[in-house]
Formats: sequence, C-alpha cells, structure tokens
Amino acid sequence: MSNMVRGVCPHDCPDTCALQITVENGKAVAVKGDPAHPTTAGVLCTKVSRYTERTYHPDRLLYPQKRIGKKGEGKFERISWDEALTCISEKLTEIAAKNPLAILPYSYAGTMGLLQGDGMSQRFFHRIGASFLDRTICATAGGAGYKYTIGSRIGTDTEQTQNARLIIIWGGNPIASNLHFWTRAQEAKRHGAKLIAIDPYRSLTAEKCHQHIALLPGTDAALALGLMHVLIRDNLLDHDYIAQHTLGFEQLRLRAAEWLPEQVAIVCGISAAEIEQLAREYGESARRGEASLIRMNYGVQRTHGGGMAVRNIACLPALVGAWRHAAGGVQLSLSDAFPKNTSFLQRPDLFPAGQAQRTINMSTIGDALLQEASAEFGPAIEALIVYNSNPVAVAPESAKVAQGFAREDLFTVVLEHFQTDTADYADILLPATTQLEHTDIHSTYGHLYMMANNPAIAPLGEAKPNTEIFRLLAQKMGWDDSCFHESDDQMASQAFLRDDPRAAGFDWNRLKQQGWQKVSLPDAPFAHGDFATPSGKCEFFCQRMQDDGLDPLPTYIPPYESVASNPELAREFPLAMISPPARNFLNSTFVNVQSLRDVEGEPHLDIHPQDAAARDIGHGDRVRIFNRRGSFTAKARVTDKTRAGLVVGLSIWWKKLASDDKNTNEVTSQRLTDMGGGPTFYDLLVQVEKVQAVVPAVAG
Ligand SMILES: Nc1nc2c(c(=O)[nH]1)N[C@H]1C(S)=C(S)[C@@H](COP(=O)(O)OP(=O)(O)OC[C@H]3O[C@@H](n4cnc5c(=O)[nH]c(N)nc54)[C@H](O)[C@@H]3O)O[C@H]1N2
Ligand SMILES: Nc1nc2c(c(=O)[nH]1)N[C@H]1C(S)=C(S)[C@@H](COP(=O)(O)OP(=O)(O)OC[C@H]3O[C@@H](n4cnc5c(=O)[nH]c(N)nc54)[C@H](O)[C@@H]3O)O[C@H]1N2
Ligand code: SF4
Ligand SMILES: [Mo]
Repeated sequence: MSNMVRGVCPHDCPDTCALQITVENGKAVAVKGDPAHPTTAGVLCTKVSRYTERTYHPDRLLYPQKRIGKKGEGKFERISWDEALTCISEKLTEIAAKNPLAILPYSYAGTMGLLQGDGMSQRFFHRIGASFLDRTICATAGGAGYKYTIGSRIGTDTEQTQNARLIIIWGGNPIASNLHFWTRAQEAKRHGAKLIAIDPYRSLTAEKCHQHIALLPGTDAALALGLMHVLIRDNLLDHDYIAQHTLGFEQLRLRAAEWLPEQVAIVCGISAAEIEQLAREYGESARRGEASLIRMNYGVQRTHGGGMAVRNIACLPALVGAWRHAAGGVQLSLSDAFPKNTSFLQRPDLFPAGQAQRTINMSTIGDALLQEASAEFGPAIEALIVYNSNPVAVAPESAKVAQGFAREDLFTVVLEHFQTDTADYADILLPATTQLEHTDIHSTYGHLYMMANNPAIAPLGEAKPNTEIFRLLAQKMGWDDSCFHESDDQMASQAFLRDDPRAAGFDWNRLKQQGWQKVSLPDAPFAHGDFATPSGKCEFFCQRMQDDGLDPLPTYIPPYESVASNPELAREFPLAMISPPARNFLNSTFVNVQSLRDVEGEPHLDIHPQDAAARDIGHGDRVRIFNRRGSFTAKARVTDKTRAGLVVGLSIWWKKLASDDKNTNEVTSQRLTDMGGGPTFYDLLVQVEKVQAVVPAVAG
C-alpha cells in the first residue's frame, strides 16, 4: 500500500521546502518537493532528496544510552527510557536544589519546527529556572543592525525575485544555501536582469553572476559607505522618498562625504572604478523605474563590524527609493512576518517568580563551560542539555569547547539522531525522531508560508520526539502543570496568533491537510514608509544605537584580525580565513551521509596560487592551518577562486570524520560582533604550511 504524506523540510535553510513523502507499507521510500508549493515548485536540494538515506541510516540512535567510557570517548551502553529519565531528573533536581542557574539548555536550529525546536523544551527550562541561552550563533548581529534601521526582519518577498532588473547578491551563496531564490534569480536573468555578487570568494554563485566584486572579508560596511558617497555626490537619489520616509539624511550626507571611493577602494581591496560603477548602476536602475533587489546574507555579518555592515546596506534602498517596487528593496530575513505565539509555546511565565536570572551566550560556550563560580558569573555550569545542535563541531574556538565538554563534573545530556562529535561527550544520550517521524509546525525566514509537518512513519527503534522527551522529563520531575500534558497537535493549533490579521484563517487541521498557508504582508511593504522603527521611518540616524553606545550613523568597524587592523599579528599569521557552508552539508548535518560526503570528498583548503607558491604548496598537498588558538589539516586546492591573502575552508565537517579529528573551528575565535552578540567565524588570521606533498603517481 502506498500513500503520500505532506511534510516540511526542517533544516536551517531559508527555503523551508514543502515535502511529499511516499510511504509504502510503513516505510518512507521517496521524499520529493511539492510541485504546487510556490517557492518549492517540485524541487529539493540534493541533500534532502536523499532524506531516506539519512532517516534509515544504519548509525541512527535507536535506544537511550549511558556513558561507560571516558568523557568524549563515545563509549555507551543501552539503558531503558525509564532509567535514563530517572537519572536525568534526579541529577537536575539535585543541582536545582542548590542553584537552578547551574543548568543550561544548548540548542539551535537542527530543526526549525516551532514544537520540536523550542516549544516544550523551553517550558521545561523555564519551569526549572535554568539559565537562559542567548541563541546568537547565526543571525543576531545582522538582525540587530537591520532592526535598528528598518525596524523588523521583513523585506522583499522571494516570490518577486524574478521581476527584479538588478540583483545584488551580497555575502550569500544561494546556489548552495538558498536554492529556490536562485531559481527565481535565474528567471530574472533570462528576462535581462543583471546579477552582481559581492563576496571575497568566487563561490558557485559568484561564478554564475554577470559581475563579481571580490572585496576583503569584513569590509562591506565601508563599501556601502562608498556607494552612499557616490549616490549622494551624483544626485542618484529619490528625494521624495528620502523626505517622507527616512530620518537623518542631512547627517548621513555629511558622514558619507568622508568616504571617498579611492579611500574605500583601499579598505575593501577593490578598485574605485568598481565602487563608482556599482553605485551608478544601482542609482540609475532605480531612476529608470526598475526594481533593484539586494539579497543580503550571512557572509556579511560574521566579522567584528557585522551588525554595522548589515545596517549600512539596509540604508541603500531608501536612498534610491527601491522600496517603491514589490521586487525592489532588501531581503535579509522574513522571520518577523509570522505572528508566532511564543509566549504560549515557550511559557516564559513559568520561570519561578523572584528567582535570579542569567543569560549565557551560545557563541562563547567554550569560555562559559570553563568559568568557575564567581559573583559576576554566578554558579559554574553543572548540567548541559543539548538538542538540535552540535556545538563541539560548530561553535568557535573548538579546543576550549571540547575542554569544557570534557569536564568530569559536568553532567551532559544530548538528544540526537546520530552520535555526533557532541554526542561523544554525553553522560546520557537520547534518541530523537526525525521530521519523518513526528508532528511539527513551521514559520520560515525565506518565504511567507506557515507550514505543517505530518508524521509519515512510526518512530524508528525507541526514538521519541523532543517534545515527548521533555514532557516525560517534566512528569519525572513531579510537575503537574497542565502545559506538560498538551499534545503536539494541541500546541500546533495555537502556534500562531489566530487573531493577528497576518495569520487570518489559520487553522491547524486545515493546515495539516493543505500543507501551507501564506501570511499576509503588503506586496511592497515599505513603499509608503511604515517602517517598524520608533519614528516609522528608515533610520539613517538611529537614536537607539546612540543609547546603546554605538555610532548612531553608518560607520565602518574593521575586523579584529586583518592585515590592515592588526599588522603585528599579520606578520606571524598573514592569511585571512573564512569557512562558509559546503553545498552538500547543512552546517554539520549530513556530513555522515556517505553519498553526500563522497561528493565533498575530504576537508579542503582553497588557497591562491601566489600564497601557495610562497609556501611551496602544490595542488593536493596536505597542509596545516594554524594560529594561536589551534590548528587543523586539510588538502590544499590551489585556485584563483579565492583572492591572494585569503584562504577558504568549506564547512562544517564532523571532526571525527576528518583525518586529524579536527575542523575549521579550531582556529576561529570567541570574540563577538559589534551588536547582537554574534560570533565572528570569518574574522581571523592564520598561517598555512605544507605537512605532506602529494605522492605523484608512477607513470608506466
Ligand atoms: N547547503 C547548505 N545550505 C545552507 C547551510 C549549509 O551549511 N549548507 N547553512 C544554512 C545556514 S545555518 C545559514 S546561516 C545560511 C547561510 O547562507 P549564506 O549567508 O548564503 O551562506 P553562504 O552560502 O556561506 O554564503 C556566504 C557567502 O559569503 C561570503 N563571505 C564570507 N565573508 C564575507 C564578507 O566579509 N563579506 C561578503 N560580502 N561576503 C562574505 C562567503 O564566501 C560565502 O560565499 O545557509 C543555510 N543553508
Ligand atoms: N566555522 C564555521 N562554523 C560555523 C558556521 C560557519 O559558517 N563556519 N556557521 C554557523 C551557523 S550559521 C550556524 S546556524 C551553526 C549551526 O550549528 P547547529 O545548529 O549545531 O547545526 P548542525 O551542525 O546542523 O547541528 C544540528 C544537529 O541537530 C540534530 N537534529 C536535527 N533535528 C533534530 C531533532 O528533531 N531532535 C534532535 N534532538 N536533534 C535534531 C542534527 O542531527 C544535528 O546534529 O553553525 C555555525 N558554525
Ligand atoms: S535544505 Fe533548503 S533547499 Fe534543501 S530541501 Fe531543505 S529547505 Fe529545501
Ligand atoms: Mo546559520
């Protein structure tokens, strides 16, 4: 018997595809994109087309286990659910009796579902009075910069992309990480649109654009100031839009006047002509009444001044009036378009009244785990419950993260599908269901549909949904609050605010059958201003930034580590390094799926021919990449895809699937961005040396 079940791709990807799962005799045999979903349009990326391979992977965790080896050794023995839950609840009760703030959840977007993400789990941590986790690892720097300027994370609807005439892909690689936007950008290209990539690396996407501007990492804010300079100098402005819908133009004019293209060119490592030309094209396109779209992505916000860079770029459409068009403006994220019922899902009101609170930044988890108790820090972290994340592989300055996880006095619980690098450190390892095995409801950050996920198959082995695991734990703790008895369906039915006009008509039962429903957002959301800032305008001058100790006007904050900003460090470690996502992995997810790992091969380091020659490095040689924080090895790929002075290691490898048990995060730092407390994964200097030449094949 064969049937089709409607689902949603749960991964941290803006596309949030609608899935159709074919089930035969209780087994999922195929996962396809729904042809009727407007952005999915019947197509999935290679990774998720192979979903059954991941779900039925022989290494899936199927039973609860407890540690029998040393911390991190990854040796476990099977136990029952009852034993596992009893052990966890006893340990947490004991710690909470001293100070519940010593308990910390650690989670991110392994699934973006509103239930299996931070639904029931947050209720649990609020009720126990645990430390809060500031979930900064991806998007908070840019989110902060964007919100200061625009007010909320909404922007151009992806479904308009094909109507744009100029598309600037700024710090993103959509062929790998936002495929369904790229499909529409291609359609625009066929209709005559020009595509420009701004990226230090000739990514798969940059390669396919008409033009590639390869600036130095972390200098985007300066480039945006240079563009403002030319737009204002040459009067390529929409004066009417500026007068009606922006704040602080006079101050911006004076600020931008300081940023001469020749000077910006030096900061960015590009030519003044590139800046002049880009500004002219952007301004003139708007002037002709055409839609110009900036797709800004995460590459921009992973250095010291990442928040400011996003803010500066977000000012550009208001200068030229690009927001007047449904297909113009900027898209960074659309996540604020969804009226999520977070207070119901996560129940912050359960936090014990009057108890002290503490927030730990997930991007500095290494330092946090190594902190001793003190008046400023509070209690040392004694229990860590990890779900939907793989911090030992993905968090910066990995040596410290691993050292923290290795603490004998730390009690660690990991909820996972697989025995990841992080799972190796668990005291109790719990098997979680995958998206094919549980219910969920989703918002997204790359389109405007509320999405429903129906379970397609029964849970494998003894795996349980995250929601159920926290429900059972709450019962073991002896809590009788009714919210811990709510089913996934009951939670989903209230996941969006039904009386909010954006979610008008939201009904969980209908959504489950139909699969999706669009939230309502005006076609050109800022055509008539209506920014969600305090002034209701696009804020070139931002009082809130001043109040927060930041420059209230667009400015440039150089990287912590670059040849220009730290010449002394650069003498020892002369190469900048970035580690953006590999196409066939999703962060560290899928690295253990053989057919996908085969395509990526092994960890590589892309290095420019000049830098390779200076170090006697040949194509295919094994190299060591190092700085004062750590080192890892990779296979050199000598290529002009990267610029001289920059090395690129596509990521994020499982450490244990690399030949030296290490990955790029050995060399990244725990320093944070200018705003939003974000990580600075692309702000570092390294040195590279050959450790082993390729052995040439013997001819004959
Ligand atoms: N296949 C795949 N898809 C993914 C992911 C994945 O791991 N794999 N991850 C998902 C997640 S969590 C996220 S956050 C998104 C990320 O989505 P994107 O932001 O689109 O991420 P990338 O694909 O890495 O593109 C970032 C690009 O920015 C460039 N870059 C690096 N530093 C700078 C800089 O200083 N300035 C500029 N202008 N460019 C810079 C990099 O070279 C890279 O090509 O993708 C999501 N989708
Ligand atoms: N060097 C470097 N490091 C980076 C980045 C980079 O570009 N360079 N990118 C950063 C970014 S943008 C991000 S978002 C982070 C991402 O880092 P993470 O959020 O940790 O993402 P993943 O590595 O994909 O790990 C997610 C884990 O959740 C598990 N999981 C999935 N679904 C479920 C579920 O339903 N239940 C349970 N219990 N587990 C589940 C998966 O099996 C997987 O192991 O990494 C960051 N780290
Ligand atoms: S990872 Fe992204 S592109 Fe691939 S199926 Fe999921 S949502 Fe779609
Ligand atoms: Mo991310």
